[in-house]
Amino acid sequence: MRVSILGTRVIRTEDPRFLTSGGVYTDDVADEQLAGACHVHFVRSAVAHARISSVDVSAALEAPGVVAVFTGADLADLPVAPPPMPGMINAQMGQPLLAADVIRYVGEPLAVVVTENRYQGEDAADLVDVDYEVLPAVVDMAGAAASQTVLFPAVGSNVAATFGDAAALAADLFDGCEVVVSRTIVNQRVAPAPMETRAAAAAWDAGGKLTAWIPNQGAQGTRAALAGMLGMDRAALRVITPDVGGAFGAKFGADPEHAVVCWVARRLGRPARWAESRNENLIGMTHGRAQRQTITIGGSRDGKVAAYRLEIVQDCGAYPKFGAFLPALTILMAPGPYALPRAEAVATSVVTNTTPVGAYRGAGRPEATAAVERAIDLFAAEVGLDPAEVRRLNLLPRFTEPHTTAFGAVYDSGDYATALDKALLAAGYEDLRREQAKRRADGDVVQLGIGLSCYVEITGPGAEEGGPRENATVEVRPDGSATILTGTSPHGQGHVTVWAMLASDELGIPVDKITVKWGDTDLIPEGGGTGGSRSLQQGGAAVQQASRELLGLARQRAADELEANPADLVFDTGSSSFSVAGDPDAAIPLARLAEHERLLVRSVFTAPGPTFPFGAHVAVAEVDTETGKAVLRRVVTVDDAGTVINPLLAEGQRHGGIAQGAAQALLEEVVYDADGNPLTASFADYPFVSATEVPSFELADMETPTSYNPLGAKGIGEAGTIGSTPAVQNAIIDAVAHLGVRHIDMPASPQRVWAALRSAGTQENQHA
Ligand code: MCN
Repeated sequence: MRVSILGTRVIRTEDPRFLTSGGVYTDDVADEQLAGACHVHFVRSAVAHARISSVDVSAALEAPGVVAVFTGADLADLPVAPPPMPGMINAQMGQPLLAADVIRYVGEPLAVVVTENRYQGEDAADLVDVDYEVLPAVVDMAGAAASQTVLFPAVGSNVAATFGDAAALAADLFDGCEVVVSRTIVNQRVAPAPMETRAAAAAWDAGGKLTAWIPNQGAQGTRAALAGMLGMDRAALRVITPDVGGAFGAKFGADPEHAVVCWVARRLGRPARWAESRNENLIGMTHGRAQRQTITIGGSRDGKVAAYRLEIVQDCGAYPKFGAFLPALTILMAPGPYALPRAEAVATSVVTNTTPVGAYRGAGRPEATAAVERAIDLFAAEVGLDPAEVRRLNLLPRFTEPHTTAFGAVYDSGDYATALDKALLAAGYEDLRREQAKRRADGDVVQLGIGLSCYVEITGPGAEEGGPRENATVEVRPDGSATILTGTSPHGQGHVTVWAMLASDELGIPVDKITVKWGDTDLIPEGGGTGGSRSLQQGGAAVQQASRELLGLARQRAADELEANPADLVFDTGSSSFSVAGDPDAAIPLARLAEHERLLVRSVFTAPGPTFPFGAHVAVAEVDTETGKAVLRRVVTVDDAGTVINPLLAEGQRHGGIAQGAAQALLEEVVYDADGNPLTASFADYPFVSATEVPSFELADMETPTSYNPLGAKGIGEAGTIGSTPAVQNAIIDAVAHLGVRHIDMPASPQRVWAALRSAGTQENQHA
């Protein structure tokens, strides 16, 4: 018997290839597979809202290397892309693949130039002459619902969806509260900005079958979305996922551009390819967050919260995509880890003349945590108690049986106060408060802030009837190797390593002899992909389940070979072989059982429901009170994702998540001017986080297993992002709280912090 490999720091088996020969991304797909491919270049709108009077492509057609130019009118045979959430989001607000009549955001694709070489497309696109009849633009989500300017006149308003009944909010929710604080805050729009931008390559065979290479988070979901946009049968479409250079929620499904590339390849009868520039990515790929939240919190002077209300306006951008649905997740998680006696939340999703909003790491849950964590701090400041104390007073007590919240979420297991205590201990909270008091007393120019955040989030939510599920196929080969097919779709998370660990632990086959395959719909037609931090708890659990079932099949075969009773056989993972109990000489290796007939099992793991990881973050920031510059000094976190299978990978996920979350609090923001022109369309203007803006993170351990899968694992992929943003924001505000500042919207740019200091103590900062 050997000891289990689970829970150990196995180094990523993916990395030698990435570090030596390099990955093969969509743009690297070999020319042999795409012989004679043409290049697609999108012509994008330069204005935010306009009627298209005419598109003159004649000059572009004459340009060197131009094969064809197509406009929206050419695609009239295709269906309008349906919104992704039928029933919930206004079905009349679908995005055409290429805008033909009305432009609704800067960067909306309205034509394509197809050329022999890529560089020719850029030049020729400049020659496409678009005549716009410019319309007033709706940019600010706050006024969108009541605006006279509507993006979709047939709908009659800019409201895409509502959640809860704003008219039915309880008039007496805060009755009896000694203290009530209310504030409107902004959870600003950010750009996912993956290292690899969007791309596609498409080729049709003589039989009418399409193969599309697309960087995505799940080939099967991408195939379904593409088939819908192209109005074709899924069976005639094969999606292949090359290496993916980051996705962060924004590469789920498919975008209109992907479908247009496939359409061009069919129309021209030759393969087509597309890779977008960074500028196109920053205005064309869906953005994240983009909520305006009004938080109201009330309770007694002893720090007990009695009531909480969250009112959300969600900016969907020009077309309602997943962004329109984000408030549903925000509302589900609105009370966070707290026992709030009375709570209500409502939301309105509105369209504006900006880039569509979609999922971005955390997708709806960071917004919930940010709201309630700011509310708790505002309340603590008002009653004059330590924010750690107010949190401790209001956290749900530890529970091991599922707990149903007022919003219908069923938290599987939780121990929130312990997470907070561990984080405070690891941070040295009392010492930090002492240092802060000293700096305040001394009137130092650089003040210290300590920010807290407690969170619980949802991972692995799935709409499938019977529970969220995933499939895995495990095959053992006669040479002692094994292959795993998975419906998940790693793009940085390390599934190759962990799925191999899970199979190795059952089958006794070394990790380096196990191959993991994903992302080819011909090979793996079903799968839920990777998102919502679902992969380990569902896809990993499926690998373990399939491995166990494979052992069951093998046991039967071994019993036949050894002429023994299956029940008398023992499997030794150390030697990967069966032997007869009490007769070690009568043994047969697992691999030998694959010699005459394939030894293969496909299994579907179904979970009873999603899981609810939780944790607590402590951030320490310094703020220069003369310049407004905020510097993040420390981030200490407890992120409990149940049983951890590979601490190295789980910690890597926490690091990446914390950095992205801190970046939202510190620097990142997509900005538009009043006419809807994007002002952050390059990395010169969009401040992308780098190692220089964040300290080395301090991670404390905590594992509260879930009973929802045999691994005991919850998700970790988004936790860092969810916990860190409010902790960092709270730290910056805390640094200047004694000067009368109660709130600073994100990101905490020097300008914004400085302005808050200037207006500190005034009516404006106290009760905006
Ligand atoms: N893990 C573990 N023990 C646990 C939980 C997870 O060892 N208890 C390991 C898993 O085996 C896996 C990794 O941690 O190797 C993440 O697992 P999981 O939490 O199941 O999340 P997913 O694999 O489903 O990843 C999705 C999540 C999401 S939703 C976004 S967005 C995100 C993220 O992962 N985007 C990423 N991390 C990213 N990392 C990179 N590099 N790039 C992205 O685009």
